[in-house]
Amino acid sequence: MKYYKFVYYLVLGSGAMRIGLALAVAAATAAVPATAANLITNGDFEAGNTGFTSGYAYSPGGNSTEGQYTVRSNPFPWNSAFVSRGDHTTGTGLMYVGNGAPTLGDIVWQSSTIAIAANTNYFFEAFAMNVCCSFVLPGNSDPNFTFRISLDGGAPTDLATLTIPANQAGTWFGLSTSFNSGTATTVQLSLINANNLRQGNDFAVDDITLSTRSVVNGVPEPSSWAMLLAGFGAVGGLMRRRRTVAAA
Ligand SMILES: [Ca+2]
Ligand SMILES: [Ca+2]
Repeated sequence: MKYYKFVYYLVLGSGAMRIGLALAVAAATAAVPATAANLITNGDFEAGNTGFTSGYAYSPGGNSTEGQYTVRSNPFPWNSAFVSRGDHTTGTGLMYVGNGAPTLGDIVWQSSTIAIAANTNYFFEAFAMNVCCSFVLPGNSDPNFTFRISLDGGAPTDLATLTIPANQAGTWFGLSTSFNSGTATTVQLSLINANNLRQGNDFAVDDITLSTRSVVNGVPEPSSWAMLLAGFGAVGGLMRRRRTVAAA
């Protein structure tokens, strides 16, 4: 029902209709979860090198070549050319740090298979940072990630290829994609290297999320209901004040 019609009935409809509508609104509101959970295990990397897989080689002791990654609290000095910065979650937690190789299609990060609801809109998002370099290098390039999903174990679908802006090493950027699950009840998520250069293709990733709410853009899913309720409250308040005035 359209909002203006709703208000029309609320103001001019019968008392029984108003009570019925109020109950309907209350029931619908109760069905909306207060917060939308992140369905990804260890998406904030606070548990360390667990809960995901990678086509890159885990190299916690240091970075000697392209195509290696680690999970740590600072890109520096895993590679002494990388910036010294804190993670995205708290500034003192852990993040994924990778030295991107010039090979298109490498799996930087991949989730396990995640149970989802059918016919639901999901946001697949991550915060990423260009970590190269602590000094300006000629020929620096942007790290690019393709956000890829596989629904119910089917063929991969690329949602978008997003770039972490150049020349802003050490700045976290929110990258946001979304999809509708359709008939699927599971999904596997991947971040794929989409930069065929070596130099400057170096990155940190943190707070990877799969949720019905956008963390990057701050879009709260129950907003429509909250706004409706606020509107009803205002109308109800107006009616009460009018009644009070009339009775006096
Ligand atoms: Ca973190
Ligand atoms: Ca690199």
